[in-house]
Amino acid sequence: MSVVTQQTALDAIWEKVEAGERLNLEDGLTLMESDDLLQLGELADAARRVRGGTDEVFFVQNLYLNQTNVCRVKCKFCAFAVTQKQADAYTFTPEQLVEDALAQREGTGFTEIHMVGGESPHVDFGYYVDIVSKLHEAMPDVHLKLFTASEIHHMTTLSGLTHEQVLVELRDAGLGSLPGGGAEVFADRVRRLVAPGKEHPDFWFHTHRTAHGLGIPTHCTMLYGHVETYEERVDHLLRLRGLQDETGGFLAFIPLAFHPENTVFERRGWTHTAGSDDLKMMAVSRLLLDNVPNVKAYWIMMGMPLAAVALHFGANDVQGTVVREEIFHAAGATTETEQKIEELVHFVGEAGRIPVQRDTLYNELRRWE
Ligand code: V47
Repeated sequence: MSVVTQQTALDAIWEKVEAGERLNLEDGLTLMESDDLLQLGELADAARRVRGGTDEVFFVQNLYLNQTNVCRVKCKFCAFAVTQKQADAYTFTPEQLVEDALAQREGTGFTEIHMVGGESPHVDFGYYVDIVSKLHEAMPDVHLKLFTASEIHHMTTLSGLTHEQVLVELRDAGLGSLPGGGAEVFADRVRRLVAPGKEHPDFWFHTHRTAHGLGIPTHCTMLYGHVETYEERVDHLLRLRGLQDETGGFLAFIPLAFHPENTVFERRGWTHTAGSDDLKMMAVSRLLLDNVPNVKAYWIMMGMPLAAVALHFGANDVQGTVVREEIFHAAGATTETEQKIEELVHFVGEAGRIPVQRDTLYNELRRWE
């Protein structure tokens, strides 16, 4: 596209954004193909404000746990999963997880536990229910955001129960919400290349739709920066927007940049996504997902300095003060695994925004004006 044509196309998108009109697939592609990064940022920030966004930037104090790294699926992007026979394989008991969480709580005062793990064939559904109920009994005031849609699907195969039955049992044991992992990129072509052993994306949608119907809010994600095309990225975002139109159950979208270290892609010479691509992804996500209230700049993945820039590209959340992260660090992330509240507050403030500590459901707990 020539510079003039590109500018005209972006101007037309500006007009739609200002008029509160919905962007379509073609608009999404125009945005993805644009190299006018600053204008993309301006557009995304304008879209956020037109839709009621303020200067507030949210974060949550959360503890990351992984119940097991044993996984039956061999996703090519993953550096975390191992087989039961490998020396570094672990599967924690519910009691060990509770003990660990209680010990961490003394020093951090987290309000949320975020836990995802491998799809271990060596546990049963009762294991998952026990984890939820024991954590809930030990810390009834802590919100439990546990298990990706892939893990929920795995539980249906372990138990023979339906997705709804699994979710009801987990909810009744104390589950509060679901994280957004397992989405990867929905396009069949991409799925076949990067996660051939994973269930069809229809199950991801079925799980989230069912969760929303049961009053369980969820997150949504996209793992970008590997084999997917711009069109497949846009298609992914529009499919998420479609489900949100139906249910309104997504609290936030998190674009996850592919980290290649210790994966098959590293052996093929792949490197990290460019910061410019991360910012573009952020902006286009905000522009297309007009019905998802929060878009997160996940500092664990992009580093806090770039996450602060992303606040001017449509993001309004920086995830949280995370204690101990493993999935992205296994794949080469070098960010600190525990970012102190003061540092988050500092970065958000330096970006000209108001830091607000929230709970999982975006209720305000504390603000720094
Ligand atoms: O499904 C795995 C991704 C997900 C890599 O809901 C990778 O707030 C990049 O669910 N490079 C699991 N990404 C983690 C997850 C999550 C993470 C952050 C926030 C939230 C939320 C949920 O992590 C997987 C996959 O998409 N992932 N390996 C990698 N090498």
